[in-house]
Amino acid sequence: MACKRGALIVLEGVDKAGKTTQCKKLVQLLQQSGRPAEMMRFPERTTTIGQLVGAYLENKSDLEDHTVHLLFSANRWELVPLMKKKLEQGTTLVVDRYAFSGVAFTSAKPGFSLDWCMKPDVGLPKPDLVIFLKLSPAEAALRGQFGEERYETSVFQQAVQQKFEELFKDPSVNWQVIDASQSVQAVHENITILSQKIINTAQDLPLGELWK
Ligand code: DGP
Repeated sequence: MACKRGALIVLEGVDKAGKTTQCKKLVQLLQQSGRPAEMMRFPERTTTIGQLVGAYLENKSDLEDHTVHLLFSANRWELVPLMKKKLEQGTTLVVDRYAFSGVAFTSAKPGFSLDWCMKPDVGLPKPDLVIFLKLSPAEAALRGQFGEERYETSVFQQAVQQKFEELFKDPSVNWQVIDASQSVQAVHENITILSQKIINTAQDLPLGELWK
């Protein structure tokens, strides 16, 4: 019997929503229950392209806005062969941010349309499930100060949240919104239920192409 493919599960949300914590908890739970699973994150700062993006985010370099948008996208594309290989081998991938952050963060800048921002990511492996951890700007503020990186201001994060809300309207993507103001454990339980369901359905379906 051919090996069943793994599911591609993405967690999205504004900064401080708890994405990284939840990705780690989900991978741990899946592994403990005997399902092959691995975490990935974007931007993946260890590659050559990722290092350019990292320096930009840390304000160590300035890059023109279109240029950096394309670099973020290139950073996703360069990992596509690895992602496909793992999925085909039956490993479920739990991904901390993906093309949706790409579109939401750049289109929150003046002069960028959603449509232009989506173009470079058209055709990426399509997530079987995109979980959006929703947290209001007021609740995010209660979780402490934003960090020192570029984009980490509450005004910009509000604009990003609005752009995510526009992206939810796209019926070609399996969005599931979870209230991230709940306890870590409650959010984890919600995510687990959604993920286990999608792992079972995705294994018999071909991997799709995003926004095609
Ligand atoms: P993180 O490593 O998850 O803290 O993300 C770094 C920052 O980069 C965060 O503020 C979100 C932003 N970001 C993530 N992906 C993209 C992207 O594709 N394009 C843009 N412009 N920003 C992104």
